[in-house]
Amino acid sequence: MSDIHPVDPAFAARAHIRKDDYQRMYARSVEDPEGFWKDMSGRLDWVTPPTKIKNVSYDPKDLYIKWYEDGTLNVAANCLDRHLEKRGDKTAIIFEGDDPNESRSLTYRELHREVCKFANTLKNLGVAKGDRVIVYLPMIPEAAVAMLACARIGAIHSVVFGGFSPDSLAGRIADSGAKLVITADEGCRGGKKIPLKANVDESLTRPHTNSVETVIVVRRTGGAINLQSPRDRWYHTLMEGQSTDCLPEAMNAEDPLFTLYTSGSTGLPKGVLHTSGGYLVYASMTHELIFDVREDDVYWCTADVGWITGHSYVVYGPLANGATVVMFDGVPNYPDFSRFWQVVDKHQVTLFYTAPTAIRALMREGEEPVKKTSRKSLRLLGTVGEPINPEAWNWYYRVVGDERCPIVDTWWQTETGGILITPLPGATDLKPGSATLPFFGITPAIVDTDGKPQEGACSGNLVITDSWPGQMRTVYGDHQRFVDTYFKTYPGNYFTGDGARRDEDGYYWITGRVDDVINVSGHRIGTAEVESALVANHKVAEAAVVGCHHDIKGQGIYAYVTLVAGETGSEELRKELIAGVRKEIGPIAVPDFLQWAPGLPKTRSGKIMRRILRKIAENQPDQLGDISTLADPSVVKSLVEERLIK
Ligand code: 6R9
Repeated sequence: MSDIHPVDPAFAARAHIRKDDYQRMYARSVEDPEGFWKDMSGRLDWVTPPTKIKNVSYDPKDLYIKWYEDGTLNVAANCLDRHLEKRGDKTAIIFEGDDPNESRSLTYRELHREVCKFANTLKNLGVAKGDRVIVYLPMIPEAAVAMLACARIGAIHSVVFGGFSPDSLAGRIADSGAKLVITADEGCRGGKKIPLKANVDESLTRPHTNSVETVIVVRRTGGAINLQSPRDRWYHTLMEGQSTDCLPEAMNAEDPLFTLYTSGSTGLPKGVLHTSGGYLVYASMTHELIFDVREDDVYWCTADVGWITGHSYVVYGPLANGATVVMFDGVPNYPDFSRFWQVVDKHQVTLFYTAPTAIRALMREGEEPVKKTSRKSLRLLGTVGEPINPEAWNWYYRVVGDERCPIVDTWWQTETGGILITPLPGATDLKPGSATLPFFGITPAIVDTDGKPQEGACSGNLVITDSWPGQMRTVYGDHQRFVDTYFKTYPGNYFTGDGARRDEDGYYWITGRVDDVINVSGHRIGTAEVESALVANHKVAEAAVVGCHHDIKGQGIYAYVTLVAGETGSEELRKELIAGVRKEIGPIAVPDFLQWAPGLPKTRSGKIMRRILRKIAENQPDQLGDISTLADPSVVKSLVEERLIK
């Protein structure tokens, strides 16, 4: 029996959605999706309101996903212009820097002005509808300005997380064929500088990056950088004298809004493509109802704009709803472990959304850094990115929320555009560790490995049987990869790559990835990417990477490395390999454990048996299962003996 926290009646009394609303609306959303989503489209301002609502085929032989396909709108106008009359002087963005003495805010009118000016800047530089723009910025308001300016003129942005290395950035530039990169001189995180502009310079020396004509640089720290004329331009110089009027481009609902690169089980990261109308309907609606947003809320999502959470729940959802959003450029432990709660008190944050990894890291420091702050303004807490263990949930509930705030554990993915499985705080009784129930229009199912749907309480692989407006439409430049990755495993369904359990109350408990994706601190890392970074070193013959348990990060990265004949595994070589991964991908992909492997367990057809490597990394050598099909079962014995977690 798990703990149950019933809905707080006082919260429900003022909530957008209560229990009976949820049941009624959910039933309608799945029985009459056309009618339901037609009504929901009314939350946006359309240039031409859509009459065709849903046009979807999940057939792998003929797959297409279209929502609102005859509607036209502009996403930036929906996030800005339509608020000007009533909310022009309302704060849109509260910026809080890494340094606690740095903060500033922009009203909707000011943000609108900046976006128009930057949209004009882009146009003057020859950026037009359909062109790709890379955004490689810290968590500063200019990141939102850049995204919205692209949306205003119909350019497709692709935000690259500032923690990615020049090589990773180069890969994304090459894949997208971007014309322009916007970056900053440096970023600052936890008091340290990150050489963003120098990283861009280096990335542009890599192959297939010569599509980039212009690099725009925001002055963030004033640190020394190399400005290469005529390619590199200062943001502030370009913005001088730009007109504050810029007519928003009327975009088709199915025109691309952005691509965002994410890791999968195989190959290089893929460009997840989201379009305009359906994405914004879904992001804004989920944001309003799941966080129960009211006009006077101050909402803070700690995610970086380099991830999907930063797209849907820092920028597009909240701004479409006319909310006040905190944008934080720092980290939870700088200058000290009270920082999150100091920021909550400073800006009187009411809705707070973060990742389980941050909660676990703070939990380790004890209650005192939390308890010495007030946090009285808070009324709702949220988590995203990975399963939250009940201990962390309870600590978040008790210590951070003073047992006063409901917690929304929101399950979703880069591919889904918005939250799919989640409590609604005024409607859903909570169970610590469960993402609970599907959002409106979402039809999850659990299938066994043969694709057979399971009934009642069960566990297996999580699929979604039908489309919703926020779903990704394709992999940029590779539609077949989209079909193969998500729609071939269980034909007729979208396969999430996650395992899940459903309990007797119909609640979903996400158990984690069932594919070769590792979730490190809520960030997806493909094992194949790390392996290819390791084998890039000529001393490495072969590498296999799996996830392992990690107290703070949720999952850590465990690498098995086989060296070429004549090489021996030294501490020096270990450091060299780690540095190689850091350079090829970035610090987030660096292995926590690196074991020298005389050989890897393989089937007779040469396939690495990751199942066995996972068990060894999880310190469960007695649960290896059948190893008789291995080409050489003796390699397992030495791997077990030399394992790094005991
Ligand atoms: C939004 C985001 C997606 C993967 C997903 C799952 C894991 C996210 C979760 C969760 C359990 C939650 N995940 N939220 N697992 N409970 N509330 O994180 O997107 O970076 O694409 O990661 O994260 O494994 O498949 P993304």
